[in-house]
Amino acid sequence: MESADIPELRVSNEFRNDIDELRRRLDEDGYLFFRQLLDPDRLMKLRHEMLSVMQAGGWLVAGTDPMDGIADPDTRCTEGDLGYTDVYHKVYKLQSFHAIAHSRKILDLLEEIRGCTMMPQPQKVARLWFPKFTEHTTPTHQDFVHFQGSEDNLTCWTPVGACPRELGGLAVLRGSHKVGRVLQHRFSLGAGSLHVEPSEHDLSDEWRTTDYQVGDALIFPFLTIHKALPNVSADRLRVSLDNRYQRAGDPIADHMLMPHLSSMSPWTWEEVYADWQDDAWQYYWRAYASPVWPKITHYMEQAFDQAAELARQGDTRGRLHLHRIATRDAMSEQGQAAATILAEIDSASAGRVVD
Ligand SMILES: O=C(O)CCC(=O)C(=O)O
Ligand SMILES: [Fe+2]
Repeated sequence: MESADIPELRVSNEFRNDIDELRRRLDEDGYLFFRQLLDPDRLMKLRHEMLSVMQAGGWLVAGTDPMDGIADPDTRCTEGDLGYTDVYHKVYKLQSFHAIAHSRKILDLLEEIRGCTMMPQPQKVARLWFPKFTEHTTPTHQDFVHFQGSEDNLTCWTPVGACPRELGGLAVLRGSHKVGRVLQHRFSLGAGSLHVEPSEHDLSDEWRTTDYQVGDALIFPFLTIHKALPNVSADRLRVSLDNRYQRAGDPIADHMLMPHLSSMSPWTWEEVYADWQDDAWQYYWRAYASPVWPKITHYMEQAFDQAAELARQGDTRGRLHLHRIATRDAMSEQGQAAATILAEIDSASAGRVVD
């Protein structure tokens, strides 16, 4: 289905103070959607800060207004590329980017819905998605495979600036959380590298999305199936946040206590906090007694094995995935395995030419 044909998300603003109805909708649809739940002015200020960093990093066409987010196609990159992490880390250092996840507007709502204190997970996420780089679009998935902890955890996705359909906002598969379990995911080149095929699980085709306005918030639990739409705009970056919330005291996977993408390029909270004006929201999670669980690694290990298999069959997506891992994590076990597989493939094909 083309993005333009996907039906609208159900808007819940008129029920903001009717918690029973909001819970009923969350149970029924597997998401809640609010127009301008978050302060648009605050988000536009954040947009300016984030895009100014991207401009300084060379991602925007020189001389353009950062607010327009006009990407320089020569600098295209995505999660998993070292060039992405360089600029992403600088964006990630912005105090305002972290602070927004603690906005009372969102916390009050989630606490009323869950009926308890909710903790924003330390690992905040921004997506900085280049136009016309559509093979890297976030594939169809459930958040549990990436973020783990409790299946009841809630993701809040919000665009930083308007995000009409062609910019590639989020789409959710209505009611898909009712599958009640984590489904089998496979390798995909898109962000997160994991993809689930709804048609293999007897799920409906009821995708929902919208032309997002600044301040809009889409909230869904960790089992709801969702994906990003491709950014098919002529030249605009899509900028969005996806932050996650859990019951205070619920278990948390260890990697969620680290800055996002620190597994790809190691870095620490000390580095993130280096330029902050004060210590508000630094290490705040230490006040909550959340047991820490080791990350379940088999989802990503399976993706790696599938990418290796595809690469051996000559598939360029599998090859690109291995190449990225080998380049960015040369010293890690997986980085070395990726380099070895690529070398084996290359020597086998060189052998074939000689034969
Ligand atoms: O924004 C994206 O491309 C992916 C976001 C996502 O998957 C999420 O918010 O859970
Ligand atoms: Fe997700």
